[in-house]
Amino acid sequence: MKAEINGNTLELKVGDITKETTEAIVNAANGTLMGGGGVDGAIHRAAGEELLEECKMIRKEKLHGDYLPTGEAVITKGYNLPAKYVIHTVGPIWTGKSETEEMKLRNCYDNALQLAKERGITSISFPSISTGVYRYPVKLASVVALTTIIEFLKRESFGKVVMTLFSEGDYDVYKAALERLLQEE
Ligand code: AR6
Repeated sequence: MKAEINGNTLELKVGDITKETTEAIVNAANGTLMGGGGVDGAIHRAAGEELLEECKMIRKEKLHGDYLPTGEAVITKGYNLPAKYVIHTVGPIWTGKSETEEMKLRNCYDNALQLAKERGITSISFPSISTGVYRYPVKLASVVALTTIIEFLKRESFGKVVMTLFSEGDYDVYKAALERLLQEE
């Protein structure tokens, strides 16, 4: 499914984000930036060792040894990936108990898009951040993700944003949410 927003394109599709040919792909990382399971593991495996080396440098030099805070984003090269860049962000772990979880998830999308825009990137693919290992319910996460992307595209001239969903089930949830949000316009 595709939607035009202020001259930009928002696309939903089913696929493996490591195969995406957008200029940048987003990684749902953890604060260590040292890789992990899920999409993070898949991206590190496909990109190769050099990605981990650059992440280590960022931890050391940019973050002075600290973890990347939840909701923030950093950029690396894509190495063996078709995408030229990887933007790493850390989603919130769902507990359902904190009102800040939604804001943190929103920050992931907003900061990744902002960083891409600053670097002159005009196409980017996102996975469904936080809805795997971090257990954020996909119905709730889809509304946060799409609302944030739509607000960004309404105020910026960017290019193309893709949500690369890993299952038909997730795609259906995101599609229903996007149709609802576009109707409310
Ligand atoms: N392409 C697109 N989406 C994918 C892919 C892929 N190749 N592989 C998995 N997904 P998760 P989180 C989907 O768990 O919830 C890691 O260990 C997956 O089906 O990857 O933010 C990190 O190191 C789900 O819909 O990320 C962190 O510790 C979505 O990507 C932690 O998991 C996100 O699931 C982050 O958890």
